[in-house]
Amino acid sequence: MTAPLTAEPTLFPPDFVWGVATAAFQIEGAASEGGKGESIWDEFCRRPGAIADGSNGLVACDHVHRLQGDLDLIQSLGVDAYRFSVSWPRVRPGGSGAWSEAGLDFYERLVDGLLARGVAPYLTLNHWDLPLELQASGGWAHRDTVHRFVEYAQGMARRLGDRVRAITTHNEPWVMAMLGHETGIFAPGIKSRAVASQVSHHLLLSHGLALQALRAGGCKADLGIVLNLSPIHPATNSAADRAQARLEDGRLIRWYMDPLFKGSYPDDVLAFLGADAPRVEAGDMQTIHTSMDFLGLNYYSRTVASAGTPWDVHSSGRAVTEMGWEVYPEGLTELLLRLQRDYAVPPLFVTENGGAFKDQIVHGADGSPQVHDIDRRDYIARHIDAVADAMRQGVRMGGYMVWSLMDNFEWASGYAKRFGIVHVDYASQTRTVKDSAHWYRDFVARQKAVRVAHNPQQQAMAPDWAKQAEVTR
Ligand code: IFM
Repeated sequence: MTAPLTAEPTLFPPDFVWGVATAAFQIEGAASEGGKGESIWDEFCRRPGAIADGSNGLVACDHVHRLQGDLDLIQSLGVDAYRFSVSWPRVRPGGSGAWSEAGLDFYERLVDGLLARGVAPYLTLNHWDLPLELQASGGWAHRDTVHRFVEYAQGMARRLGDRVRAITTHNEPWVMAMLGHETGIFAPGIKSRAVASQVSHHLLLSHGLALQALRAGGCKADLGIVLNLSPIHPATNSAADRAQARLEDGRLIRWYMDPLFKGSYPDDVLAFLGADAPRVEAGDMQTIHTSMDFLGLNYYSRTVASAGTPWDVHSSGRAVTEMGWEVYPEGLTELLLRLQRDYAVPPLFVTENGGAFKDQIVHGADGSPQVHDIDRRDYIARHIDAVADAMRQGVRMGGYMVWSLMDNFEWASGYAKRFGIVHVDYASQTRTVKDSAHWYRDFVARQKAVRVAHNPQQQAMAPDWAKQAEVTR
């Protein structure tokens, strides 16, 4: 199959942002350099059996030591934006108290390096690596952590708020709450529904408070949050499966979207939680309901809900990725339409989308290493088409970002699952640009050519980032 291309050349507006994404713990390494503190993931990785291949984030992609080369790699893809996260324990090792100049300096170099290359920095504050010291005093289950997070957000905004294009408070609060505190398969490995619901409330509250504090401090970056969302379909039309789908929809989508955009938790989920529902103080819900400049969503697949026998993904007859996730691009269109229909959303960004597939390094006639990852290329192309479909039906989209720039530490799956459009050989740290990256680079280049052709002013607009880079160089 050849990768389908979006039919209408002008469908994506001139300011549509094409990007690639990563997260600190998954790529940085340099785990104890510059006084960096430990995060809950460092500790979790030491637990026997927690990570499939027994690995950890100590070296990962060694990104901290290879910053300039990796920035060149991003630039070579011609993307508009790079979405990365800051490691809280790298910049403030204990989560409170002293800041690390070495840690802050690393992110200064990262941001300035992006600007110098004409790439807009999209900064995420919390992509799961909570300072371990804060976990010792209760972590996200403890209300104090909310205030430590706001201080952290303010510190980062003071340092980088003048140069980053956007700041995301949290990446995927559902994952942190549910997988980290209810099923316990992610750090910090707690298994309690009551704790998980309190954690989700504190994450949302800290998001709202951080937004208010950053705005009050004059931060000019666009502010938002990133949710992992997928449409939930009942496995059959039975009443039991439909009820199960409704509940899962409530716990994954409405539990986050309703407070953020309507200022209340959904009644059916509160009833389901009963005594496990979170403690909410006066004013919390209004704080969570603070307006945002964008909403990011990470989309990989749909969810099929079944009240009885677990649904077998293979029975759908569709391809699955190496994660066992069904390839279901139309679910993205469905989701985007639903978000815009049910909520007063700001511009939507797909902040992560991509697939883990089995990759093989082969050598070309000239001996150069190559990865012909056709499955990943088609996955990305089909999901971009799904975004285009939503836009044709009126959804206001701000951008699309591939997960991930490069292969990295896939949490409890370790290094075996590769999501990158750039291959990483972990033994030598060699980066090899995969065919999917070549395709994405060419696709983005065509989009840029079209926007210049259809909007000559774009030529004048485009160097906006370059201008900022001049200032910081
Ligand atoms: O690798 C993760 C990322 O950290 C968060 N979103 C999903 C990705 C793939 O599992």
